[in-house]
Amino acid sequence: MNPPKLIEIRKNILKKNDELAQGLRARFAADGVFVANFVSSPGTGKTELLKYTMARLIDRFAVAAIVGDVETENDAVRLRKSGAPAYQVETHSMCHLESFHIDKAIAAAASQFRVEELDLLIIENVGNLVCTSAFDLGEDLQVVLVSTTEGEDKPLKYPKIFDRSDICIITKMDIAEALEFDHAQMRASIDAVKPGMPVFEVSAKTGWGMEAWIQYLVERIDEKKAEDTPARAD
Ligand SMILES: Nc1nc2c(ncn2[C@@H]2O[C@H](COP(=O)(O)OP(=O)(O)OP(=O)(O)O)[C@@H](O)[C@H]2O)c(=O)[nH]1
Ligand SMILES: [Mg+2]
Repeated sequence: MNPPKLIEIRKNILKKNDELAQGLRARFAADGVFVANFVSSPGTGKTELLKYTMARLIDRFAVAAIVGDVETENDAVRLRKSGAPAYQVETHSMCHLESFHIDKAIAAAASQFRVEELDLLIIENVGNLVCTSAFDLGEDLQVVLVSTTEGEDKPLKYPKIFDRSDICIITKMDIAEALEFDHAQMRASIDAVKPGMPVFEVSAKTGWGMEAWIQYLVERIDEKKAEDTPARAD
């Protein structure tokens, strides 16, 4: 197949994804559910952060998760330990989630949760810093995670995903000292790609820094609920 043909196919896939994502976004807005998409390299700590976050929020909000991995149900099992429902998508050959995965997962998860009854839908994407950057999932917030173990130049090496994300969470701060993590260098790398991007530093193992992140998320969920109230009253 010649390159122009390949480019054409890729453009069509992205267009189809974006159209479905816009439909999902409209549906989430009508349902008043705040949707957050979490992206990072494999092993950065998405599941650990989300398990902690969901456990903290379930008394206050109706929360559920859709989690993507190439294989296994492991992360859904771990996320359910928070007390909230979690639906696993196994993508098999695919290195990212697309909007059709979310659409199908919402239907398939109906026995576990109904999206229209949620305040917060969490999407844990497949661990990948490249493919995940191209696909809109209809989310309100995209969160990119980077850990103290990965190297302070990751934002410079993978700028697209950092630029496309709304906020950044630096994970595994409990082991930062042993790794001689250069806090200033990581902040400078993030700022070089996306100046002024809000950054949270946390340890999901010890709970260090989690209050500020959870408070930020609660404010965003509450903002969306406030926006939706007049429309729902119509
Ligand atoms: N020390 C420390 N380890 C952590 C922390 N968060 C996660 N880990 C560990 O890092 C490893 C990977 O964590 P996961 O939560 O599975 O990472 P993930 O990003 O969900 O990984 P994938 O879903 O495979 O992409 C596990 O061994 C976790 O226990 C943390 O805050 N501190
Ligand atoms: Mg995970």
